This record gives sequence, C-alpha cells and structure tokens, in this order.
Amino acid sequence: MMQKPLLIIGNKNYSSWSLRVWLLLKAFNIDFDEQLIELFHSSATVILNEHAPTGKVPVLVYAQGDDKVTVWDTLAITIHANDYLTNLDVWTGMSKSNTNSNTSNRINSAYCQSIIAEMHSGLMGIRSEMPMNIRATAKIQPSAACLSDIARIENIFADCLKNRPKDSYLFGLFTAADAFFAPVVLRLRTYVDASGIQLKPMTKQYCETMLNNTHLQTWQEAALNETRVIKEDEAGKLLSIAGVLAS
Ligand SMILES: N[C@@H](CCC(=O)N[C@@H](CS)C(=O)NCC(=O)O)C(=O)O
Repeated sequence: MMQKPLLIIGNKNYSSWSLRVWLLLKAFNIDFDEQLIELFHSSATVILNEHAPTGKVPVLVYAQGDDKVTVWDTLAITIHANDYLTNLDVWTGMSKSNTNSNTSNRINSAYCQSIIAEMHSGLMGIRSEMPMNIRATAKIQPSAACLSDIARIENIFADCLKNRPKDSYLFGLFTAADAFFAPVVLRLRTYVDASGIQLKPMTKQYCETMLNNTHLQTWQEAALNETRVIKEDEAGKLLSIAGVLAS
C-alpha cells in the first residue's frame, strides 16, 4: 500500500527545479504533500540529510508498505511519476493505452523527452545568467551563450507550436515539457524586456499560455509571499520587486 508522496522543494521564488516537478505532479493530478526547505540555510540540514542523497531539491519520498521509496533529481522524478504515479503518459498528456498506438504520438513523445533532456543537461547560458527570480524585474547584459540559448528555446517553441491552435501547450495537451520550460517562461518575464531582448510573437504567445496556467499562478502567488533574498540566485540590476520599483 502506497502512502501519499511527500515532495521536498526549495524557495518558490528561486527554485526552478522544484517548480518543474511540483507543476508536473499538479498538472497530472498526482496527490502529494509538500515540504519547503530554505535553500542554502542550516535549517534545511536535518531534512536534507534524511532524504536527499545529493543535498539538493527536489526530492520525492513515500512509504510503500514497510519500505521507503526515494527519488531525487527532476528528471528521475518525472520518469518515476510517469511509471508509477499516473495513468496518463507525461510525455504526450494522453492516456497510456493511446500513446504507443500511433506514430505521431511516438514522434511527440521522442521530441518531448529530447527537449526535456536538453533543458536538464544544457542551456547553461540562460540557466546561469537568468536565474529564476519570480518577484524581480532585472536588467542583465546577456552573453552570446545566453542569447544563443534564447534563440534555441524560441526555435523549440516555434517548432512545437506550428500548426497548433493559439493557447496550445507545446504538444497540445500539457506535458512534462511544459513543466520543464515553465521556469524559462518566468525567466523571460523577469529579464527580457528590462534587458532590451526581442522575442518572437510565438514565444510571447506561449509565455502567455503558460502564465494563464492556474497551477503556475498558484506557485507564483506563494513565491510572491516569500521575503528571503538569496544572493546566490540574484542576477543583474534589480529594477522592481513584485511590480514595485526597487530603490
Ligand atoms: N539536477 C538536479 C538539480 C537540483 C538543484 O540544483 N536544485 C537546487 C535548487 S533549484 C538546489 O537544491 N540547490 C541547493 C544546493 O545546491 O545546495 C535536478 O534536476 O533536480
């Protein structure tokens, strides 16, 4: 008998990997409790020592009979959720019985897994120069690597969304790819206009779709209630905080 899973996450304003898994579980209606730890803070030591083999979040834990299941790292949690926690296929959003039966689902599944892997293992320019900081609007001077990552991401969005109706997720239904790219949408909002970077209309349209997602809105509301500033996760010149001009 499986207990309700516990998802251990970091500060909602900053923890992009936590957001990805949290959003995935919510979007696929997987019931879970959450426990938030303060990143880079001694108060997190006990819980991280108990549950997180890498000392990082997110981590998903639950009891299965007398045993404890522990899954760490966003990609592993996504695969585990797909394998054990939902009847839907997280790579296509469809029921598992549908996914193997036709070629276009297989193509979408392969594409979805590939861009998730790309996000997880690369795109370091955007990840390092534009850290997720939901409350902030900030100006950066993006390097060529960062601009090249933005261009790559815009190409992914355009390729996935071509021939789809407006307001569509990357593969039509919400999939793990949307969860993995959600922090990118929030990063673009924080830094792009303030730094004079132009985005394609398709990118803006996808950002709007994601910003209208009710689960993502719930996460953002909680993030905006947080007050702790984590220096390691701040970048650029801060122009405003939650819409209020920074002094
Ligand atoms: N590859 C890991 C990265 C996890 C990660 O870097 N988590 C950050 C928070 S978003 C963290 O725990 N940072 C605290 C630390 O590095 O001590 C994953 O995909 O889950």
